[in-house]
Amino acid sequence: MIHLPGLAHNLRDETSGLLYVYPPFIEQGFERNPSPMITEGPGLGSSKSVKAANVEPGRPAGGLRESNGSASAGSRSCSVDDAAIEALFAEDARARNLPPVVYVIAAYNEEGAIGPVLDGLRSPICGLPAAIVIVVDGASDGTAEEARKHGAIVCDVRVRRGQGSALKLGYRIAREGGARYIVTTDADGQYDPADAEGVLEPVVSGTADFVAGSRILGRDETTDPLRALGVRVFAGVISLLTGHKVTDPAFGLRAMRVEVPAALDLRQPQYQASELLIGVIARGFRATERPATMQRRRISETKKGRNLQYGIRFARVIATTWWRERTTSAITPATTRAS
Ligand SMILES: Nc1nc2c(ncn2[C@@H]2O[C@H](COP(=O)(O)OP(=O)(O)OP(=O)(O)O)[C@@H](O)[C@H]2O)c(=O)[nH]1
Ligand SMILES: [Mg+2]
Repeated sequence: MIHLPGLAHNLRDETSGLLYVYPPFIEQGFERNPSPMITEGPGLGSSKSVKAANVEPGRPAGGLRESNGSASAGSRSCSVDDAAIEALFAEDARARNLPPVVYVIAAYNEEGAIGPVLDGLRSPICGLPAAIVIVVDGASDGTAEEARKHGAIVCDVRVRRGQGSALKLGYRIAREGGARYIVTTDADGQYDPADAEGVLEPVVSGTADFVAGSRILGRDETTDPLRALGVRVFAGVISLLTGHKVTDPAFGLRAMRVEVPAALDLRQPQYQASELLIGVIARGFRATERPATMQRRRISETKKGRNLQYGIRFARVIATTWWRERTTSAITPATTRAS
């Protein structure tokens, strides 16, 4: 478990805007001054925080408190990611000296699933040595311990912030640890590790900046017709909006240069897939897809909700990201240097 440094930190999640407050801060009576800023208690330093934080990412729940805008005035304040990286680098020397390729995986309650996933990841890959960085947050099972036993570098942040926030932290660990390429995959075993090499190859060879696997170009072994329809519909919508042909906007096995996510405005705490993809295309990075297999889930369960909820949120992220990028980075087909 990462022990976040300092006694009276108020840790802000840059992605969601949530403020995580340490107990000393709450004792100062900020709960008596409710205002728009959402904070989450009882705080990162308490073992109870795991339970309190075990809520849907980016959404207030029973354990959340409100505080006023001067929340950080009386005590030190820094971001959750800053504190987590500082603690990880102090705790695990491997994180400060990463090889050229880093597998970045967000994992939440994936005990039993994550071990076999880690065993399947290859090093070297594309002729380069690789390490694995797992970002666990708020898990209430043995995910972190299992990942450690299987040789991964584990950043275990205690509060659940969502897959998007966890991946963003993982990208940063990869970059600050000295890696050159990132490969993301999921901890639930739905992606075939054997596909990683084909996805990374265009990035290492310099023909692409960002590559995503595609079940449409490869194989879909899942059986949910609504999900299958959703993938095609959202792929069509993103292709139309960006002018860049996309066949699978929700495939979590991806490869990119470490500079790519750092150049994007990633704000989604949970549903990052389409935000990442639209951002990459909008900012003119060379993006492409490679055939890959979507496997059936054998163990653990979805963390993203049922089809309708998933679909609505996915659609909302597409719309908000497209609108934002349209106004800030002027998406046009001409700006996309995709292959
Ligand atoms: N750290 C962290 N990881 C998460 C969180 N929610 C989901 N994940 C991880 O993100 C990956 C994808 O989550 P899934 O629930 O499989 O979502 P999905 O693959 O988009 O959707 P499904 O098709 O329903 O599986 C898995 O490795 C999860 O463990 C979270 O809040 N924190
Ligand atoms: Mg999944």
